[in-house]
Amino acid sequence: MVSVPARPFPFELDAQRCALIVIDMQRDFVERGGFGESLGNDVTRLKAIVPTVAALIAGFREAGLLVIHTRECHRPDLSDLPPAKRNRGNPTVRIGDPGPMGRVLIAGEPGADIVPELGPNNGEVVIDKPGKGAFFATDLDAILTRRGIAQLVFAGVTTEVCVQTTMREANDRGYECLLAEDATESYFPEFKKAAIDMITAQGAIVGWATPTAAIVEALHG
Ligand code: C5J
Repeated sequence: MVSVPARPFPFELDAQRCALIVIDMQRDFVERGGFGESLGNDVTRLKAIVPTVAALIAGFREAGLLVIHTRECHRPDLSDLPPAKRNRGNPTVRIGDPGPMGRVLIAGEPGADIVPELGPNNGEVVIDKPGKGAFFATDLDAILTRRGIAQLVFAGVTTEVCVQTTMREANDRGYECLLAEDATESYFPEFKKAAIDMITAQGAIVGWATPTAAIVEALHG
């Protein structure tokens, strides 16, 4: 066990039972010219965390620990896309429509890919998820259980949507959750702050938060 300085109190990291989950660092959310930007979002905040996420991934790889990547995407026939999700907000471009980087959030389309700087290595797990949470309608829990994972470090986007949802799902399933607070981002800085405050409130009711450097140092310690 290594004690990692964190909010609201130190996180006791058990490296042998710990995995990294990188949530939805996909071109359509992160890159200029993608779906996120076409909705009017400023993606520069999300793009800016790519080097920090890369450093976190490198730390896990160097320590020989499991790295899991997720992608929010749907089947080409949209059979796993509830109409309530497709129609939400009545946007001009909906999930499954032709977008700036192929069909929006459809598996196999360029926009659904993870940004090249963070692409999975051979042997790393990639979870395609139809929901915001990575446990919903996926085999993530089975994969983690089989590998004896009890602690999860989180990075990715967006903090208050898919990252927070997955942390809550994981927390309810008994995983201890640590958020790399500078390796996650939101289009809305106030939502990022609020999400981290909610996660760490009431004695880590959902989990802990700490900078990437503290996690990498603990992995190498
Ligand atoms: C994610 C979203 N990944 N905001 N999706 O957070 O729709």
